[in-house]
Amino acid sequence: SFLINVLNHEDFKKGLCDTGFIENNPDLFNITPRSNQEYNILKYLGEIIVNKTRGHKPDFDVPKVPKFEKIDNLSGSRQLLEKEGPDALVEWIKNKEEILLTDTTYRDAHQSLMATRMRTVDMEKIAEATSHLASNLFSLEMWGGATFDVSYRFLKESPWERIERLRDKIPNILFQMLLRGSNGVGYKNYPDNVIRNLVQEASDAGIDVFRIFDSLNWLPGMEVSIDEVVKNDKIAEVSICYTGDILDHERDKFDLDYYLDLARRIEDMGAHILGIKDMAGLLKPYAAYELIKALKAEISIPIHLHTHDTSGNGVATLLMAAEAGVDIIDTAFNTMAGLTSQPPLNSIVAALENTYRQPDIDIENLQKISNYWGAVRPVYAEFESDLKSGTAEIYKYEIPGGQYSNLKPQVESLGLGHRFKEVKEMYRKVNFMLGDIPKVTPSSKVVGDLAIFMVKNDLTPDNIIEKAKNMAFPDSVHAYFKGMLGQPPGGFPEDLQKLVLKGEEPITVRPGTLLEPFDFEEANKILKDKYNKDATQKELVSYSLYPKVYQDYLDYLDQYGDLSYMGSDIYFHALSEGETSEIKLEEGKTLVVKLLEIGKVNDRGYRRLDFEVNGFRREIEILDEA
Ligand code: 3PY
Ligand code: ZN
Repeated sequence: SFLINVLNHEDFKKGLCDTGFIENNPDLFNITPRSNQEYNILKYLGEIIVNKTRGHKPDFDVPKVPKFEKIDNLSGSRQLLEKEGPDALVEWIKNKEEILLTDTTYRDAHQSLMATRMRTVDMEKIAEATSHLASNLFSLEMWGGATFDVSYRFLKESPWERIERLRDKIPNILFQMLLRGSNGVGYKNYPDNVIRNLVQEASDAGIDVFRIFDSLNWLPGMEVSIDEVVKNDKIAEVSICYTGDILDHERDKFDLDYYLDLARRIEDMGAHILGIKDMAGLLKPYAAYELIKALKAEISIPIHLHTHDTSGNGVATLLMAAEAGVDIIDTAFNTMAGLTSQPPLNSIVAALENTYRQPDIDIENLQKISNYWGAVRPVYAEFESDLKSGTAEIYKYEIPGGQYSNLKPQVESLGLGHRFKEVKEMYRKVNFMLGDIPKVTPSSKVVGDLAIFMVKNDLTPDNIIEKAKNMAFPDSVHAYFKGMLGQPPGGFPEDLQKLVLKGEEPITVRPGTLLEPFDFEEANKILKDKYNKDATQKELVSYSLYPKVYQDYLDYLDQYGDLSYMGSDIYFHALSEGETSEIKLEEGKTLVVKLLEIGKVNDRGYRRLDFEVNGFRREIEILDEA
């Protein structure tokens, strides 16, 4: 209003005062954002402020990056692989008496605890400290699984860039990814050339260890992936998905012999490492001992154990496995561990101190990294489940970690929140209805989708054959019975298969042998026409896996620009009224933004937001959706 008084003053209008300052600073009058980029950022923040937080951002501690003495030529497990190749790395693992550790914080821990929402910036800030303070970790699981899809779909950031940005800061520790065999990093079988390209490009970006699994433990589903990983001179960690309970002699479908037989065949397929993928945390401590002991006697490649702490028994399982001679175990930094995530890294290291399996890693340093993650986590609170304690119920339901924490919101979103317990019970029943199968992405999705479908339509295992005669089943269930996820152990129950396929013939061969190769050239043309630039090979792989999600991402970039450098507190919660924050746009470019005022809703339903950007007043209008 002071400015308006000046402008309205008669002397000012007549030019009877010195207006040099004002003339030299035309920006004073321009309250529309200065550039597209600036406008996009304010619009992005404005939408959160008006429609999510109302200008009340929670208080967050700034995550503290620990100090470390910088070493120029860091050398670790990665240099061994690069210089001497996979076989030398395998020998090195086998010759270690100490246990080797993988940290899953960058992948499974946040996939299981916070719906895969961890952003690259939060990983990047602690990356260099991790490379120095935890340099003796065997590997960092940091890619694959759901991270590829969620990066594009929800975080609007490039998963490829994540590998490259982290690789840049962590040259010395092996990077590991989770590859769902022929399902790639998706939920369905892809043509062989898509899987091969995915593996090539991931290798090129910096992935060293590929944990490959098939959701039905059907070995043909992993052939192409294994072949391509080996061709790229990377480590093929071929996995068995663990289900059931080898100690339960009543349930003998998945007994010790089943696993020993699979392991032998996996070794014969050329695996460098055997992965035991206990996705739901069903491997009980004494079973772990028995399984690992027997496997060590059966095969000669190293064994890497992955489990989830859903039951609260995770540490016991890992320690029993350590005692039985397991070579490598998956853990997550304590502040990102437990519950549906992995067992806690810091605690495991402490537990093994002064034993023959003590890892060569400094526990004080690990604490500093864990503290960092402890401060990052609250920013993501909205994505966490309300699970407060471990639950022995998981042994009954056999639901994988990531799915367990997501199932409730999924069921709620369908309006079935009040029937959640029923859905869990149905999940268990569906498993047995399907003949008892390993449940992990995507077979776990089939079981979950069918369970929800049955609860919604009041179907039971007893009445389904009659009652669902004319019902169309969910796509995932149809694809499963068609054989498009491969063949389950023990085959399909025929009556259900007929019910779902309604006369269609199922396949029994590897789906990849029937799928047309993906046309990468055609994809390039489509993208070029639409976005007017040549796509990289990596971008084409993204398009081949998730055409719609990838294009939505590109459209989003057009609208808002790349926000992947913005701090996560701002990204998710924007600014409080009166708050000033530095917003990083790219390397070396920041905006200082202050939220001055949130205006009242006008007659068109919009609110005016007043900001100060790098010292200049800016305003924008945002539609209030309330
Ligand atoms: C995934 O496939 O993403 C998993 O984590 C399975 O356990
Ligand atoms: Zn897992």
